Amino acid sequence: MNNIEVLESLKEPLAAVAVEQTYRLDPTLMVRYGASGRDKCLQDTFCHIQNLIQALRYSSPLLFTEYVSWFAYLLVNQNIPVQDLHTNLAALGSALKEQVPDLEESVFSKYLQPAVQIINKPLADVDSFIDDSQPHAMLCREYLAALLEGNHKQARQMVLEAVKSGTSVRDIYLYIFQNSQWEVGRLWQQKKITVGQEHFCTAATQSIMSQLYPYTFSGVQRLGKRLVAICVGDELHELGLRMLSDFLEMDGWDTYYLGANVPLESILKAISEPPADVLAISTTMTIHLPFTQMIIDRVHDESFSTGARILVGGYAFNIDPMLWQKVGADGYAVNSAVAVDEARRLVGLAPV
Ligand code: B12
Repeated sequence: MNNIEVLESLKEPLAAVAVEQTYRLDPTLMVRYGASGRDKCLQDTFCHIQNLIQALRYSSPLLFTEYVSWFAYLLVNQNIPVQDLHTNLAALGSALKEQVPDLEESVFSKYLQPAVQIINKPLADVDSFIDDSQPHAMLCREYLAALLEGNHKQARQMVLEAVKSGTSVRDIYLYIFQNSQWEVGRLWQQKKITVGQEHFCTAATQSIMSQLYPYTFSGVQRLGKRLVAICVGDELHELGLRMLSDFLEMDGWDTYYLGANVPLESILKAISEPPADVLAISTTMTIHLPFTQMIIDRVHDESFSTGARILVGGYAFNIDPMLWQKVGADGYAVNSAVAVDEARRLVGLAPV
């Protein structure tokens, strides 16, 4: 077994040992957070290990350092001192040394230590995703404010009026829908909004998007190319994929959007009957990369050759811009606008 397989097989006992050690290093944790805090610490430690494994699998320290800084920011916004994460990561380091004595030194020097160094420094605040230097910032702010007040109709009205007065649907997607959703994530992380509001904003935006279809797809010249779009495994983040699909549809592709939670066999059927030119896979959470990998391996398998090229994207791929090559995809794009030319490249069409 290699290091990664060993860690995969030991992740549960490893998390338990690391938590034991965390509470030994700082006995005040039990006083401060009680038994439920300890349960939460176990879940979090398990999550750290899962993220570490993915970072190791793809030789990408960036995946782990980004995860740790994201996690630290989440804790601080819950009034939990970063020092507690420090203790937890130190304990994880000793648990790894104790439980997997053959583990290469680079796991510590290239992954754990840089992550600890990041949280040793004062944490930078995450800037708002609604930035005055970007187009339509004011509309985006007003749209989000309406949604956070639960006013779906007002938000829809603003968008429809903007489109009627000449704002392109592509701009609405990128500068209103995408930026407001990213801002929702930041506000959730800062504990300024609830998960319920996060769901509401997403559901409302999905519904408003569908009301733009009369402006989106009419009169587009077809390219005779087919794209199937999926999210992998337990990945629930599907709005980015929907957006990608709609951009491609606006470019003249015939898209077949399957969304989240699609079983492997259904994916394989969807790309074979009729044959797809491109399979687009969206991955937000790093811990879902094993599903992405499984699908890529299966689709590239000699015995199952449909000729579909694989395009990947989503939050996980945006963290490490080299990751798409490491998973063996044929292409990647940072957002749905860039994805149009990338998909065209994959099927030998000239860029727009
Ligand atoms: C809405 C949302 C949810 C919804 C999703 C509902 C749905 N039907 O989609 C719900 C509530 C279910 C959810 C759950 C969770 N979420 Co959430 N969620 C978000 C949020 C706020 C917005 C996602 C979104 O709509 N983005 C807008 C789209 C347009 O952007 P995008 O996804 O990046 O897509 C663009 C590009 O990436 C690219 N792209 C995307 N896919 C593809 C595919 C291809 C092929 C290509 C080429 C390009 C491409 O093009 C897109 C358009 O330009 C994000 C914040 C964020 N920064 O995205 C957090 C976020 C992703 N969630 C997060 C977390 C932690 C979770 C939860 C664990 C906890 C929670 N918040 O409840 C669970 C996990 C669920 C799971 N198992 O997947 C974190 C992830 C952090 C991390 N380090 O991984 C984020 C970043 C929030 C944060 N700031 O902390 N979430």
